Amino acid sequence: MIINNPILPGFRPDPSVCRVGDDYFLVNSSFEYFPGIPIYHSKDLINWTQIGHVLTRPSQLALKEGAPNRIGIYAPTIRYHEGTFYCIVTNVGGNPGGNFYVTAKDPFGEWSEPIFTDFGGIDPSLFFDDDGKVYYTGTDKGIFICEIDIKTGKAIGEKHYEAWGGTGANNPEGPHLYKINGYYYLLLAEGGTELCHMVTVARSKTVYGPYDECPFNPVLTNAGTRLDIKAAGHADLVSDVNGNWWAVCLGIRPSKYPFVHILGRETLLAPVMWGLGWPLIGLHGHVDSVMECAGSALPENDGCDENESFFKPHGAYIDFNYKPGSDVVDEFTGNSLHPQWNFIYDEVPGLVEIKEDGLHLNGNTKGISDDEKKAIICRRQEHFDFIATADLEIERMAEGSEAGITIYMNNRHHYEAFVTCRGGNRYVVLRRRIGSLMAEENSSRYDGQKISLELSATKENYSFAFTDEDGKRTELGSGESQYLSTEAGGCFTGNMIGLYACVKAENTKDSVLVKRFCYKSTK
Ligand code: 6LW
Repeated sequence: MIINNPILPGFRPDPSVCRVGDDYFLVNSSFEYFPGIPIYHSKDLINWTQIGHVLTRPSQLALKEGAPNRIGIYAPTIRYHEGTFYCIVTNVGGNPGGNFYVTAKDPFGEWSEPIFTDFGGIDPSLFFDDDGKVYYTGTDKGIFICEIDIKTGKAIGEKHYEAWGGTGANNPEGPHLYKINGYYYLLLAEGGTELCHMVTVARSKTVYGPYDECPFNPVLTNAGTRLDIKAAGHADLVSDVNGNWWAVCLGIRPSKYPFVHILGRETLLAPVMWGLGWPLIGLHGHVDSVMECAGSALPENDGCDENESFFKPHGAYIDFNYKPGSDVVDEFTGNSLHPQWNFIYDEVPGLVEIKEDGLHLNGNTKGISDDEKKAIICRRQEHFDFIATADLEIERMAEGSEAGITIYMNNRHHYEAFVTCRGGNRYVVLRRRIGSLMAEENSSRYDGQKISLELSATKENYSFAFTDEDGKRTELGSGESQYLSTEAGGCFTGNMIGLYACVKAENTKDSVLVKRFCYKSTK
């Protein structure tokens, strides 16, 4: 099998995966974006289709404004047990926040209301033991394991920190517990989610330990290698129908020297090679962009029912057949948004509406630089080289309003081309914001109602242009991508392409319609 990494490109960190028969389901962190926790389905671990989101209702996901790219949904874990899917996660800073899980019989449909647990910290995971007990693993002042009452989310007994706290590297986190051939394996992320990121493992015959540390730790790291993928870590293991094991993990694709990365942390796949009873991830403990591998069988069958395949793709979103990394044309014809799209913070009803004629952006007074709920939809940048166009029809626009296309890391780091009205005339403007610096770099008078705004990218630059009603294309300018990188001012997320509108005063009756959006990789 040939793996081309990332298997899920763009901001898709902290992957967790489970298998039921020959169906795989994978989830990622989503931070301040709503809906929360994108969920994907695959039959082969390589080709993934987004089937929706796990957290689709404000009652499941209440996000608090402030601290963009570092609040909200951190590191979900997905598990399947006796007919039910469990997705457990932390809402950092949420109201209510903390660790909770939701369940579903059908992962293509809606998930339950949240059940909050007794535990603080981040990176929760669940392990269903064969004696019917369920264990919670998490990270607060260290790594701990605790039995949990899976009906109520309540702790049973004490938290056990003594099980295994990692090899001593910084930020031990992301624990997952497995039982394989009679051993409990505790898999950790260590080293921090930067260039020294790694995966380590220990095992024990009893759930609370003592655990023996793998002599080959770290079992995965790209630290210090020449490989294009860096910062590989935060893995989850899954066995396939043939008993071969695989790991999903996160990694980054930085460019330049010193490194910067703009696409966020992406989802990777690597084979697991069993050696002396230890899971060694990737080739020689590294994950590469292209890997030809066979995967390694476990010494014995893992006990799953190999013939169980009852998930037929269906549901509100599946018609869109959205495969992350593919080109997308969206004419906003359905009755719900295509799953590529996200709001920043929970949805405010009425700000973004799909009607018969297309997508209406009904701006409020919150501009693109405000860290508040605003009329914006965002989708992930998945390629270094892409072109995105948004065809707008702006029938009415009041003084000081704006509507445009943005490349957005957060409210303090973004570049955009937008239509605005100043002194009774319309203009197309290019603006760049980098931290506390903000500049309008081009402004071009434009009197039409229809306009196509264009954002294109190379590894080094983002460029903007517009095409008028007569088909004439005008370049607006460009800006360096490095200033919209995680290193320059982001945190746990990656760049998003946004369509937005805002008004100067309440009750302004602007009419901003998006007829068509196109995203296409160009390399
Ligand atoms: C996540 C932690 C981490 O909770 O980054 O890579 C944090 N690891 O485990 C946010 O994604």
